[in-house]
Amino acid sequence: MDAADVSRPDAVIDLARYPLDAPDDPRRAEIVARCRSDLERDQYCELPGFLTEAARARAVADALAALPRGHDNSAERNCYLQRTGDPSLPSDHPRNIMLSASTRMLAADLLPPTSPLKTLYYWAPLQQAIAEIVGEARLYPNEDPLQPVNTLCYREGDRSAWHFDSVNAFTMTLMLQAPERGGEFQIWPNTRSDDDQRYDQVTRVLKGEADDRIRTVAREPGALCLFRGCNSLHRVSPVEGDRLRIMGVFVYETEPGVIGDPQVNETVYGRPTATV
Ligand SMILES: O=C(O)CCC(=O)C(=O)O
Ligand SMILES: [Fe+2]
Repeated sequence: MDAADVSRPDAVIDLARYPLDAPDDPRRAEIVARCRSDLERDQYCELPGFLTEAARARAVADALAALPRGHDNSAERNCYLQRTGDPSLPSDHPRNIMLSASTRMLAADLLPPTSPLKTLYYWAPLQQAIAEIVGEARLYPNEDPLQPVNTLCYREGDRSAWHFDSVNAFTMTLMLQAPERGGEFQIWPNTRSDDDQRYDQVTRVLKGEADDRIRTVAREPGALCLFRGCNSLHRVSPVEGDRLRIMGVFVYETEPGVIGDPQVNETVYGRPTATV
């Protein structure tokens, strides 16, 4: 397959399995209904085999080419994404349990304009289907030069420690390459609610205790995943082996014209805006 092909949605998405561009196809309605109810119940839903093999291979090659310019992110933080604890609370309170996380972040401007991830992200029928799944009237692309389409790479030892997401109502990820071992996405659906933080139970999980409410989400390469991480504790377990875990990450907005906060960009990408 040549370079031009992955700029076409039909070469990037398995449209025979996911006919998102056919509004009257009953399979489209079934997919949307199934994802809506999975997301409602489990706080995540999956669309296995979403990406074509040619697009997946191209996205992996793009990531490996851009990796030397990516941002190495390592931080100690609590599960609320804060870098400092609260001295007025006990040392084993979740706000004082610091966990280390490390990943390699590739911003949107490090991915080529022909990236299959960009083809997918900007395709209106996908935006419409995702809006229906998450229950929004419409979704819009993020217009920041760095934020809308990212690739997150995990080398051996990299991990994302247990955390609650702070900003996005939902996150969309696309598994591009699985590691040899580890790198498992785990989520505890509905860990907390607005009026119950469940600090004691969160402490036990942060200390490494098993809990049968925690799900390990099977992530086959090519699988698209939507999850709501704001009230559901989640992590990526440490990656083992030489093969990188490579993940596409996408941010949609509920209004047009959203750009990022330069300070947030500085933390996530190591720079406030585009430099290339
Ligand atoms: O790499 C992943 O699977 C998910 C990372 C994550 O926690 C997030 O994007 O909020
Ligand atoms: Fe997260």
